[in-house]
Amino acid sequence: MTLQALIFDVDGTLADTERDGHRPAFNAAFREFGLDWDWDVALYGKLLAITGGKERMKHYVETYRPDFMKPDDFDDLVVELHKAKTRHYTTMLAEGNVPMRPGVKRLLEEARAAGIRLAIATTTTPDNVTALLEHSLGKGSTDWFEVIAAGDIVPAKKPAPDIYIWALAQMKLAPEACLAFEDSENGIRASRGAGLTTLVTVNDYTFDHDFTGASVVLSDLGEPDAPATALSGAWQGQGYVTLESLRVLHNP
Ligand code: XBP
Ligand code: MG
Repeated sequence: MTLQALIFDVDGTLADTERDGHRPAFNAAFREFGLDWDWDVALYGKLLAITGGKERMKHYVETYRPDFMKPDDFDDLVVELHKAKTRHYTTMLAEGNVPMRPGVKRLLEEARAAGIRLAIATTTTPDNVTALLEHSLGKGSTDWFEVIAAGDIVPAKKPAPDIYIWALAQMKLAPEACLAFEDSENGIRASRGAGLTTLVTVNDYTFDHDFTGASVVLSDLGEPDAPATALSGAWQGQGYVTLESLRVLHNP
């Protein structure tokens, strides 16, 4: 089937948001609420196994802080903590310190010019997506995406395929007409679960994940002057991902 749409994960795929973005934002929220919780780089890598910020905080308390005396309104506390975390995170994004990963902007512009439809499927909060796109990709860039499927819009977060299935339904497209971009094991389980051909670009937190089912695993999307490295899969492309190379990947 002809390639009609590209569907992108956000965290780790469009930008390296986790280590120096989400992580310090969680820690700032914990401090704001007088909690002695502190997530260092290594611990956060383990916590990333749980997608979704609220779910991640609950998992942390259950697994790492059995000493924590949960208040009766613990679920409300988590919601408030998460709101504070989102505020800290979007403020950081507004400072413009989280750039798009190599090749992302170039590929999006090429796809747009060719009339390929674009969408986002992520577990992150909608406000985070908007802030990242507007501040790191450019004003008005949220409009580049026909569908932004994000956060709690489906109850079951990745690795469940639901967020991709929801995005496909919104676009009235079959999975065979689309290609997904992911960076993590939870992400590819979700995209493959929805039947999508998937291109993976790894980062420091995910390079050793199991990417079974990926069509290709690359270091990044590459730029003409900074070629990407193929880590596994049948990559026929040049040093950087172009729309033509995606068409070949999608329909080998
Ligand atoms: C991203 C996530 C998110 C972010 C935090 O996973 O797991 O939870 O870390 O976002 P993926 P929120 O890239 O697979 O979508 O705090 O807004 O939930
Ligand atoms: Mg991701």
